[in-house]
This record gives sequence, structure tokens and C-alpha cells, in this order.
Amino acid sequence: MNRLDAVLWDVDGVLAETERDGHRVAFNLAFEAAGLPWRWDERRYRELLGVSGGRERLLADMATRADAPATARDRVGLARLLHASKNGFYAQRIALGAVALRGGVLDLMADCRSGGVRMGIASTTSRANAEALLRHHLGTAWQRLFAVIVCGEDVRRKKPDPEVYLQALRQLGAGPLRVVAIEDAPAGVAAARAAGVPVLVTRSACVPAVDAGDAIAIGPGLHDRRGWRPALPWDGRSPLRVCLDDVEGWYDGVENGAARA
Ligand code: XBP
Repeated sequence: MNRLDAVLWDVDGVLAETERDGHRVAFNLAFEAAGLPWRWDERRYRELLGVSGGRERLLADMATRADAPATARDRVGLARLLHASKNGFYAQRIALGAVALRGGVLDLMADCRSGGVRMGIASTTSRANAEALLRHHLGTAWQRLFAVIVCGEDVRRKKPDPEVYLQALRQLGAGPLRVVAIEDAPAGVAAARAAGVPVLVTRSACVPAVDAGDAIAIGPGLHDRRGWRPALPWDGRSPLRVCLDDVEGWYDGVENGAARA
């Protein structure tokens, strides 16, 4: 089996359930701290996740509220304030240990390192938020683990625009590369696909279902070999998690003409 050249990780929803355990709670704390009666319950937040970017999400919500500032300029100012406050609460939650990495993530990262497969971050979250999560879980030298790190500030257009992936590919180097993205949400899958990057989908708690036809494989998470399409073998004894060999098997299956998930 040929090795992959790189694995590109999305952050929110893939590395951790950040939307459920971090961002939504932090947005509500920011509303409260600003003396606003606004609160996003899980149902509303799920709708709003169709908008990439925390500030953009705040503006999308304000566009539906009678009690939001009247002018666009004031709304932009308020969104900036609330977003900065939200990011502060988000970092606090991470420091408190409220946002765990998803199962199987560290193992697949270890496979990549021992297998000589480069890794990258391809996220349109703010750099400070990616940094808070990764530093907490991977240590102060976390950046050294990644050959490329592309975040929200690095792109003009967020997912589903392919810019984040196109930048990551450019930084990985020239030539046709064997790269797989790991995503959880339709916008991320669309971004990777539009950049020509095959995608593995690990479903997450808050986002709507991804169209399986867009993925080389789709499943419940890297912690569990069961429930994936295409299916993975499991003998009941060997480790239950998804390994780098599995990811490469899915990649080669599609390259060799097998149907997608
Ligand atoms: C996820 C996002 C982000 C987060 C909030 O991007 O859309 O907006 O919900 O983060 P990705 P910010 O899936 O590419 O990681 O507040 O930093 O925007």
C-alpha cells in the first residue's frame, strides 16, 4: 500500500466536539456578560452552524432579531465585541478541561508521525481558538507536529469556499499529492471537494448529515471501526479504532475506481 503524503485535519467537530462543549456555551456566556437576553439553544445553534465563522454567525443571528442594533455598522461593532468575549470564555473552558479530544484522534496522529505522513490543519476557525485547543492537548510545541496550519484569518473566504484547502495544498508543495481531509460538516466537505481533496467524514454532534456520496468514507468517529461505510473489518480482539492503514485503504479504493461511501 502506498503511503499518503498528508492528512489535513479540520478542527471544530473533528478534533473535538468544540461546537457542543465549547463555542455554543461560550457564545451564551458572552451574551450574558454583555447584559443581552439572547441565548442560543442547541436547536438554534445547529441552524446557525450553516454559517462558518463566529462573527459571521453572530451577524446572521442579528439579522433575524428585532432587538439587534439598527444599523449595519453597529451590528458589526457588537459582533466584534461579542466574538472577542466569546473567544475568551472558549479559552477558559478549554483550560478547565471542558473540551476533550475525540477518541482515536491522538492515535491517528501518532500513526501519521510514525508512518512519516505529514499533517496539516485546515480550519476556518480563528487561529487563537485552534491554538487554545491544540496547545492544551498537544503541548506548547504543538505547531511542530503540523507541516501546514491554515486558519480563518489566513483566508478571504471561509468554508465552503475551497480557499483554506487550496492554501494548505500550496504550502504542502508542488505535484499531485496523495492527501486526505478529515471533516465533519457539509461546508467542510464541500470546501475539500472543491479543492480536489478526498474527504473522510467523522460525524459530529451538532452538524447536519453529510451526503455520503461526497466522502471516501463516512462513520461515527475515529474511535470505532464499526458503523463505517465502506465497512472496516473487526475481529473483536484487535484495537477498535480507525488506523492510518484504513484511511489509506479507503483512499486507494476510490482511486482504483471503487464506489464512494
Ligand atoms: C468552524 C467554524 C467556526 C467555529 C467558531 O470552522 O465555523 O466558526 O464555529 O470559531 P472549521 P470562531 O470547521 O473550519 O474548524 O469563533 O473562531 O470563528
